[in-house]
Amino acid sequence: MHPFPTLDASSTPPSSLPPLLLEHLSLHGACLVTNLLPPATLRRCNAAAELLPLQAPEASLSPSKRLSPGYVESSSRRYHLPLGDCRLPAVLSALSELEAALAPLLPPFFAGAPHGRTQLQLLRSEPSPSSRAQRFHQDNTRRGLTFLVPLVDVPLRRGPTELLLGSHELTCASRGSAAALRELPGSLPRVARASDRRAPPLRAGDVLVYDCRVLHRGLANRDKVARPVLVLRFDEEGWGPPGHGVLSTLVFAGLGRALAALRWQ
Ligand SMILES: O=C(O)CCC(=O)C(=O)O
Repeated sequence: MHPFPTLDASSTPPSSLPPLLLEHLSLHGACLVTNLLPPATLRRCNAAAELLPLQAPEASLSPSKRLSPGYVESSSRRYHLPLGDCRLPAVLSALSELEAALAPLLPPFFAGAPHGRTQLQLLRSEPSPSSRAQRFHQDNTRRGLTFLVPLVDVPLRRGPTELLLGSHELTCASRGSAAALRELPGSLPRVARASDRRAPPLRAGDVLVYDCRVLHRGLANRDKVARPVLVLRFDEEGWGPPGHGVLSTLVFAGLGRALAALRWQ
């Protein structure tokens, strides 16, 4: 089995990192950049996450600590808190430090096309026997960039992100359900032959970067502690997510399951 595409930011010259990342993204659709975040930035992001309203659905917790408004539960025990409107100074300054660390990685990918951040969220998956993996999905039908920033180590039992490497080639310039579905007959045979199913364990300080067309899903958290991650997404102007409608979402979820069944880690 090939190693998961990885770049170590601590041993790669800063000027080489963006072009090397671009190579991995073009070839595989994803890359793990280890040791990217300075420890102080990681500490500030963790401190900021502590300030955010706690979701804690357990009935035994005081009412102030139960599911806070603003959180969305996307699958069992997986909670998303959008941060785009957050005005807490400590959160804003931690996030701007984080964006500064990611900023050099964007220009080579978008190659001059105007782009912007389309999503910023804290995602907590709670440890629980009822925690479930997400459905496989693309974040957008159109090429864009997703950064997943773990605030704690994420070994397999804590539910890292599972990706089908190579599946970014399923869709190209399409937008919308119908266009994405029309592209499949041309792209699917090649992707089915070449795709590779992987769920790399993550360390706090690493950043998982993927082309948002890669089929992926967060796995279940079967550990004893929560898995908080920050998710930042960037898209070309005028091509915001998700690109998919109900029908294509279901088709791509099924496709993800089928492709995953063909590949074992
Ligand atoms: O939780 C993860 O690892 C992936 C999250 C994700 O893909 C999403 O929320 O769209």
